[in-house]
Amino acid sequence: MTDFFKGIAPVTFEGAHSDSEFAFRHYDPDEMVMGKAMKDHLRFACAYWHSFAWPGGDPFGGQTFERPWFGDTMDLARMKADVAFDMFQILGVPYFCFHDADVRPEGADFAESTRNLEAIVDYFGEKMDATGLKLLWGTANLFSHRRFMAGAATNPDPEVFAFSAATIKTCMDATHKLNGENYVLWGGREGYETLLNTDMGRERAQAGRMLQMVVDYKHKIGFDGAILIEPKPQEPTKHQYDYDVATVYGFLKDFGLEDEVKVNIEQGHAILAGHSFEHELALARELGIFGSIDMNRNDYQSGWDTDQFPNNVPEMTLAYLEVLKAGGFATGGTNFDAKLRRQSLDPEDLILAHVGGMDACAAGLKAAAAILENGALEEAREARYAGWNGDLGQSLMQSGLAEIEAMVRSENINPDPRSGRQERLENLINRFL
Ligand code: XLS
Ligand code: NI
Ligand code: NI
Repeated sequence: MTDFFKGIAPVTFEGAHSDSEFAFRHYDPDEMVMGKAMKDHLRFACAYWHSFAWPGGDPFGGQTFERPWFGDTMDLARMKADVAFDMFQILGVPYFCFHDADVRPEGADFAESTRNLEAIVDYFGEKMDATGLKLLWGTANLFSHRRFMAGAATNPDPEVFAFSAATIKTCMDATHKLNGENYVLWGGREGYETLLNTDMGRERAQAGRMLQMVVDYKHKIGFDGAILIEPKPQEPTKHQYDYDVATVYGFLKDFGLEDEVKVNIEQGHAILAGHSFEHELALARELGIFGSIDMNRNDYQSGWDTDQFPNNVPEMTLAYLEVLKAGGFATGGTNFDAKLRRQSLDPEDLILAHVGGMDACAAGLKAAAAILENGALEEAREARYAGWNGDLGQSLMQSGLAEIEAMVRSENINPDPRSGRQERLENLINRFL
C-alpha cells in the first residue's frame, strides 16, 4: 500500500443501520439477487481518468488537485498505478478501465508513447495477478492531444487518420494482453464545430472504415471481448456523429457491423441527447446492441457532461430494470465514469464518492429485482398489448391496406380507448423504493 489512503481500511457491508461513513449500506457483494450474487450483477469498475488523471480544471480555472503522482515520468506513472490499485482494493471493485493517455506519459513520438504504454501494461499485469483485479475495458484517448483537434478517424488530414488507427491498434493490443472484457470507442472529436468547413459524407465514410478495421483486427488477434461504441450527442464538438443509440444503430447497419459492435451507454450522455438513461438502455436492448454502462449523473440544469457520481436511487432503479430485462451484463459492467467536484480535495472524498455510487446502484438493483419478482408491472404491460396476441393482431401483420379496409368495414371495427394507467404504474414503482 502507498500512504495516499493511509488509515482507510477496506470498505465492507454493514447494512442500513450502520453509522459509519466508510461502509456499504446496500452493496453486499455476495447477497443473492434473482439467483445471482450482487457483485456479478453489477460488475463495478473504476475509471482511471477521472480519479487519477484529471487535475480538477474547469473553463474558468486550472488544476485544483495536487496529487503526488502528477507529472510526466514513468516513475510517477507507476506511483499512480500503485495508488489506483490501492483504491480498487479499498472499494472491493472487481474491474477498472483506462485510456492510454491516463496511464503512461506521452512520448516524443508514436514509438516512444507505445513503449511507455507497453511498460505500464506489464506493470498492470503484475498488479492484476497479485490482486485479482480485472480489466473491464481499454480505450484510446484520441481527443486530448492537439493533433486530434479536428477529429481522429474523421479528420480531414489522412495522417491523423493513420496515427489514430495505429494508436487504436496499440490500445487493442494492451486490452487483449490484460484480458480486457471489452474495447470501447468514444468518438470524442468525431463530429464538427461548423458545417462551413465540414464534408460530412466523407467523414462518415472514414469513421465506417475505421470501425471495420477495428472489427477485423479484433478477429485477427482473437480478442473475444466486445467492441463497444459510446454514444454522445455533443461536447467537446458542437455535433458528434455517434449522437445516441438510434443513430449508432443506423451507422452500424450501414456498414454491416450490427452483429459485431454493441454500445456503452452513459447516463449523462443520454440526458445530453434529450433522452432518459432508461430510454437509451431499453432501445439498445430492443435492437440487440446493449453492451455496458458508464454510470454517472448529469446536472439537469447544465448543458454539459458534469460526470457526477450517481446518487438518485429512483433513477438507478429504472436503469437496472432495463439491465435486468436485457438478461444482465454479458461482457459489460457498471463503470463509474464519474469525477469529484473540483473542491473535493481529500483522499476520503475519492473513496466515499465511489462508496455512495456503489450503494445507490445496489439499492437500485435490489428495487428493480423486487419489481420484476412482483410481476405486476410486466403483467400490466403485457395486458396492454394482449390484443396483438389474438387473431386480429396476427392477421394485421400479414395483410395489406386494402384488405384491412375491407375488414374494418365488414366487421364494423370501432376501437374503444382504454386507460394507459400511468399514475397507477408510477405508484406501483414507488412501493419498491
Ligand atoms: C466522455 C466519455 C469518456 C469515455 C471514454 O464524455 O464519457 O470518458 O467514456 O473515452
Ligand atoms: Ni463515458
Ligand atoms: Ni462522458
